[in-house]
Amino acid sequence: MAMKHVIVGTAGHIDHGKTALVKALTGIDTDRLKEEKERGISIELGFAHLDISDDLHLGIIDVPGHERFVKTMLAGVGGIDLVVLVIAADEGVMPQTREHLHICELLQVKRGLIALTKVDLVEPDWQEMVRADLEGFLAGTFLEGAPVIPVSSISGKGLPELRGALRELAEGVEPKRQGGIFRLPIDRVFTIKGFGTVVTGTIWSGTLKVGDEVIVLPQELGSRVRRLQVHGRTVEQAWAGQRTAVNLPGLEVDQVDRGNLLAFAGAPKSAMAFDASLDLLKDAPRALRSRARVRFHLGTSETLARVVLLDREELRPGEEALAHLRLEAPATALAGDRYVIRSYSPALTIGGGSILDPTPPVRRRAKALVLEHLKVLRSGTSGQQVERLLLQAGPTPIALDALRASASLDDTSLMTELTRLVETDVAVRLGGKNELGYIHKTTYDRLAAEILSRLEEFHRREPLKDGLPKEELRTKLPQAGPALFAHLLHHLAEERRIAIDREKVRHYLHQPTFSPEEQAVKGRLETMYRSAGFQPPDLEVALSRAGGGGKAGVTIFHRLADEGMVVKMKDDLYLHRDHYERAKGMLIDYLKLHASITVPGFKDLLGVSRKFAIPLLEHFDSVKLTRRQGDERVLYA
Ligand SMILES: Nc1nc2c(ncn2[C@@H]2O[C@H](COP(=O)(O)OP(=O)(O)OP(=O)(O)O)[C@@H](O)[C@H]2O)c(=O)[nH]1
Ligand SMILES: [Mg+2]
Repeated sequence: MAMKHVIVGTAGHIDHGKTALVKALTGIDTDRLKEEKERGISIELGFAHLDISDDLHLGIIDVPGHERFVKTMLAGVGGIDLVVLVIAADEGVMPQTREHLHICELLQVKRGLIALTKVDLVEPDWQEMVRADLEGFLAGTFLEGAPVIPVSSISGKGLPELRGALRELAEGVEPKRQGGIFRLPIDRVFTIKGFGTVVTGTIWSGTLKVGDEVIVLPQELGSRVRRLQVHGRTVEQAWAGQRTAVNLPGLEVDQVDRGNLLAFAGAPKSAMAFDASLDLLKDAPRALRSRARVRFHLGTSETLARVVLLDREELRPGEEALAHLRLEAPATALAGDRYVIRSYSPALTIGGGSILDPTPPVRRRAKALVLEHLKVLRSGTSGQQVERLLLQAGPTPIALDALRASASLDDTSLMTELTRLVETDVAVRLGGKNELGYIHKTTYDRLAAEILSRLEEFHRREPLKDGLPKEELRTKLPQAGPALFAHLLHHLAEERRIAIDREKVRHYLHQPTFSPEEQAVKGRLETMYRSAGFQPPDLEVALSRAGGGGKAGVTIFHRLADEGMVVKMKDDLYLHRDHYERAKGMLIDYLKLHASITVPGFKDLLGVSRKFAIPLLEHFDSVKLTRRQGDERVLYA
């Protein structure tokens, strides 16, 4: 069985014994800095690990509890699977106990337990009182009913129980879905002599291999992975959910920071704004006014932002709304990512939510439309969400990768929805050699209708012309790119709504209307070709003899071809369709009897000169009736 990696984070008020507990569990002292030692507090994130069994490995992130380091704590808990909320039995619930719990809730940490530390310092009845208090504190949160384990890191009491409870919780953690867009929010950057810059973090999604080309966002600095370590072991590949150290040659340590994102070029993309849902905590000290300036935390990054409330002027504690977050520095998200906001001053956690649109359009949009769009992304079924994204993309086919970044769905659900939407005719897949993307059927149909009406208009204006040149038609539909335009034409032709002849397009029902004079020319041409047998005159000669010189004559002649009255052999050489069929029949009969035919043989068969025999044979080759073998032709099949 493969080793399961689970990331555990500590949380809790300053001095409640988080670091001491990690040390008691793992033997690793995560307070490494001189300043941490001197002041007796954690300042930076600490990292430890614990092999619970042969197939279960815990990566542990120890966070600082000091109120000034909540932003460091936020950078640490972004990728955790489990939280150990540390509460000292002698002090009970304190401000950062509360704030850290709120943060875990806002980030939707799914499970965890409470370590009631320092039990060696309190009397049993005091401990009972604190426990009773806890019940009220945890009620309604994801930790309601979670195990509360009394421990002492000094005496070691309760550690086996804690280990057992961690194991049980860790076994219940669903492995992170593999696949998806690779990203690793960077929480540490340092150098190793001889190797250069190394970044660490928990992989949020996707996988990373040695040799992969990566970029650091938002700076977009490129590098290639030279070495990878997972929990201290050198590996070839690292997976979602693993704490990973990545050696990035060519990057200087001061070019990369905590808060940057390691990703592949293309997706995700950085943005200066997000559309999101926003919950204001019940405990928030006051209502949030639209355009308020806040601290915005996403992954390991922090930036200032303004919250523009989309459907109200202020958001009261405990309420939820849709918001446009205008950032003061670029950040990078995928749909569905959770974020946290803190008030600017005093810095206090007040709310958070889900990114709904990680790359909202820059242009001004009608508020009602934005709201409708976001409501579907927030609460719609996966099918409705995908459909919504297709509608939003309009005539720009949206590629699979872009959908992966904008839909908060895993790859399998996304593919299932796309297939279903295509099969039920809600979306169109623009295939081809390279997949071009998807477009909503409504948009597709609107463009198809526009093509038809453009053609109708053209035929009204130019009743004699047999069609509109493709390129001219295309310039009338600039919204549709070349690939989409080609797809539309092909589709309309297949449905017999239009006909395409060479470079010209016409409405399927369009017949150029001829005057009696033109009708007469057409009649004479037909007669001429019918009586010419296998040896028709040159087109120019025919036209002038029929009295149809000039452009009009050519148009009339093309009509004959469109109607199938004459069949093109090459350039200006056409056969009347009766003679064409006759030549074909004679050739087939001959080849059935003789197996092959030469050019002289064919000349004799039809009684024509080389001038006609060769183009005819070449035509039959091209329509795969015959096949050339040296000097002879045989039946194709
Ligand atoms: N008696 C007793 N003291 C403890 C216990 N756990 C921790 N301590 C002491 O409490 C103090 C703070 O412990 P830390 O582990 O540094 O606390 P912390 O939660 O990591 O603090 P920050 O990281 O600064 O938030 C230290 O002096 C520890 O020795 C315990 O179970 N019993
Ligand atoms: Mg500590």
